[in-house]
Amino acid sequence: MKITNATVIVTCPGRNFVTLKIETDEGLTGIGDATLNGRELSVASYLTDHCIPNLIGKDAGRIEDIWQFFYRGCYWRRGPVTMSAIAAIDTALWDIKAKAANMPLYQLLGGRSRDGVMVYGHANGTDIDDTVEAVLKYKEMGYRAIRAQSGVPGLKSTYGVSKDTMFYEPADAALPSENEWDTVKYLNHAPKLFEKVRDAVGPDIHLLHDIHHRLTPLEAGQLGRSLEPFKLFWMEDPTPAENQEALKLIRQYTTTPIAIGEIFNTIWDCKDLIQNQLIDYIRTTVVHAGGITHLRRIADLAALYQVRTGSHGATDLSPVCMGAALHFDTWVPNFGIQEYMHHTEETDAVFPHDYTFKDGFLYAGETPGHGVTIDEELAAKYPYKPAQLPVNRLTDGTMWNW
Ligand code: GCO
Ligand code: MG
Repeated sequence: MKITNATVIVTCPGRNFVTLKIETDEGLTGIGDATLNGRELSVASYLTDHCIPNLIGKDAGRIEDIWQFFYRGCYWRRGPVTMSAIAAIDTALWDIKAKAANMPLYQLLGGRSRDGVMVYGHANGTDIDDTVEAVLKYKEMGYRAIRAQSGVPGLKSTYGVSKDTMFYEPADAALPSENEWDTVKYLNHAPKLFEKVRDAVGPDIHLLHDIHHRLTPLEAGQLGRSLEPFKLFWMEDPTPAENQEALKLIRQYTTTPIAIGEIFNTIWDCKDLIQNQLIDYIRTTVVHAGGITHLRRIADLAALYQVRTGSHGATDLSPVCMGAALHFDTWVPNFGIQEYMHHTEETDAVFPHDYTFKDGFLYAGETPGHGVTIDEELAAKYPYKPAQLPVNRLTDGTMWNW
């Protein structure tokens, strides 16, 4: 089966998404997500200018060889733009292979390891009471695992706290908006938040929290320790992900489980964290870490060390990524949890899909392929709109990690 054409579709049904569509001489087509939040057009150009001319005429069945061609062959390895482009190609080819086999993708990967995929949603509020209310709303919707984020008293705005708890959107303006940060205020606030939240939801709901790379290792150790009584499922991205040595220090202070990896692109970025058992969950995704082919390698390495998967799944990852991720999650033996935020109605209409949510679990569908398609006519009605992620400054104006 030869690849005859490939096109990049950029659409903005509420937010920007980049989708690669691959066509073959047998009439089968496949799609892959290539969305890199705030840098969408860079991946679109990488695909159009550099990848697509190389794809035409290749055998669509040679997924591994095509992956190696784009990873090894380009010489400039890794990085979010390159790896998102490779991920889109890889996902589209797995979609085609599964359609050719007339099977849902999880069957090709090795079949079911579980009935459903436990997901967590984001509950956030401007203060503790608001956050508790949002957490209870998620519990009522059937979620078994809930991420809680709250505004910090004395700070004008904080990451992860949006006006609308259902449709969280980090890229909120054409030029970056600015958040404010003060570590002392945050460290005083966080244990108070989780004391109230745990009290309200009871012991059986999994609670998660995202620190978004903002602390020093020592501060992260203090935070983890102060949250131990509330038994978190994980604390996420406690320190900037570049310095992996930091985790050794954090581990000496706290047994609160740690999840890292949403900004990693390859197995090389996380191999030391995994092999030194410095994390408990690896958050790499289909779209930013080289597709199904590469995510599988990361998960297999992680399994050797009892590290489980917890893939990133904010709304800036399109339903195409979510569909592929659910097939992966349905198969992967060392599954932990999947992040899942509902997309808007407009987004769901552009990307019809067969996955379903029930009682805190997502279920991959049985349609051959990964079960997500794109309505190109509708997509064309939503042209690209510039949007960037926010930045973060300390109260004295210093640029900080966001
Ligand atoms: C998460 C993430 C997101 C990212 C966003 C960036 O845990 O869901 O931290 O909120 O910041 O996906 O594009
Ligand atoms: Mg995060």
